[in-house]
Parts: sequence; C-alpha cells; structure tokens
Amino acid sequence: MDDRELYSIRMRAALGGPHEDGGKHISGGEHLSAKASMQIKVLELIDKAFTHKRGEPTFFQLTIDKVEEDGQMIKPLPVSTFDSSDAAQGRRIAYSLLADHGISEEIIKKAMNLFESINNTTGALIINAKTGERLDEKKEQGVRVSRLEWKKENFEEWCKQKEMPVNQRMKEALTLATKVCAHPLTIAELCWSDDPDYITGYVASGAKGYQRITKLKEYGDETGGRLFFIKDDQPIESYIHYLQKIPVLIETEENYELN
Ligand code: WAQ
Ligand code: MG
Repeated sequence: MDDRELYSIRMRAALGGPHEDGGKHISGGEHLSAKASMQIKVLELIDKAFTHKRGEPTFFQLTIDKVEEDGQMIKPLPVSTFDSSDAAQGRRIAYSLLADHGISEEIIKKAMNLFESINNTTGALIINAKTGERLDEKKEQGVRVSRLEWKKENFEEWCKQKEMPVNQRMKEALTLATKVCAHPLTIAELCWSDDPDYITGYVASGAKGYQRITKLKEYGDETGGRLFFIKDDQPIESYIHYLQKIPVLIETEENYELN
C-alpha cells in the first residue's frame, strides 16, 4: 500500500430517520485519512454523533471514498476574537464584519433571516453576495464541505504558539473556513453552530481572516448554520466541486504528512 493514499470519511446522523425522510439533523463530520488511521477516525465520528447535545441519533451513515484528486496544502487563516455580551450585540458585530466585505445591509439581513428557517440543514447555503439569491440547488440540505483535515499534533502545536486553548470545535471550524475562503469566489462566510450549548460563531474571509464572535446566539437555541457569500463571475459547479472533492490539508509547516 502506498501510505500517501488518502480516504475521505464522511458521517451524518439524524433522529427519527434519514434526513431525506424528515429526520432531525443531529451531527455530521468529515476526515481525510491514511488507511492506517481510518479506524480511529471512524470511532471519533461515532462518539461525536452518539454524545450529541441535539439528541441521540436513530440513523447513522458512514461513507468512505478513496480520494483520487490531487490535494492542496493551505496555512490556517489568522484568528481574531470579538467579545459580545449577548446574541443581539454579536449579530450587530457580524453585520458590520460582513458589511466590511462590501455586502449590503439588505442582503445581510435577508441572509441572517435564513438561519431561522434552516435549522435542519447538514450543509451550507451558497448566497450570491450581490443579489442575495441562493445559488446552490440542494434545497434543504445545502452543500457539505468535505475532504479536509488538520493533523491533531500540528493543530495542538499551533494552539501552543498562539497561546490558545486546544478547542476541537474551533479546529473543525477553522479548517473548514480556511478551505472555503481559499477559493477566489468566496467573499465571506458566516457561521454559528446549531448545537444548543455552543454560542460562539464567526465571520471568515481570505481578506480579514477568521473573526470569532464570542456570543452569536443564546444557550438552548438550536438554530445555526453556514452561509457562503460568493461572487457570481464563475460557474457554481466548479465551486461546489472544489468544496466537496478537492482535498485540503491545513498545515503550518513544510514537509507535512498526514497519518
Ligand atoms: N460543510 C458545510 N456545512 C456544514 C459543514 C460542512 N462540512 N459542517 C457543518 N455545516 C453546517 C450545517 O448546516 C450545520 O448544521 C452548521 O453548519 C453548524 O455546524 O469557537 O460547531 O458543526 O471558533 O454545529 C464555530 C465557532 C462553531 C468555533 C461552528 O458548527 C470557534 C459549529 P456545527
Ligand atoms: Mg452542529
């Protein structure tokens, strides 16, 4: 076996049946892995789904695909943090951070209202930053970004250097945002979790980095999601292909090897 061969591992879990049959979305997750580490990554995903605060799944699906596409290595976006004392203040900060990217107030408002209606999506909604129109055709589910990884040891070393606590959730979110924002069509991403016990979210972009906002919703609230604001000057199909299929490894050093 060539130990540089990579596998994409994807998980989705729902309560009351599969998502497409109306089940409630509980959890999703993805890894890129060498064959030797697949078992441990699968166990992590089982643990993630079956200890979830949105509920205990009755449907759990795992998909493993061998990756044939060439990958890219990208440095993590720089991180900054904005403190908010409540959700309302957090959303005002999110507004102004999105407006810094030239997105109009009307479109931001429209997009934020979408969060109230998308609390069962497994993926992200892709929004035309000029018109506010939704560009993905995936209806309920949105587009799931896959084939991304940040090796644990490298992430922990990076946290130490930045004097930041090791936060698994931030690792996943920063990995995703770095992949999404590395594409030239992405103007900015807005995200907060759909987990009732996680209230920190972010606005991210290649231009401004990963801008965390400590409180974007109140505890107990199960609404959350992801919006990608994009330019409309290239076909959406190649953008979606990049998000779903092109492997991206986050690395802070040269000579990086995934295990
Ligand atoms: N691709 C596209 N959309 C996704 C993906 C993905 N791989 N994973 C999650 N989503 C969407 C989906 O609609 C989820 O319901 C929603 O995002 C929220 O996902 O402290 O934990 O995993 O810096 O609940 C951000 C702040 C935490 C971290 C975000 O999101 C920090 C979070 P969750
Ligand atoms: Mg979640």
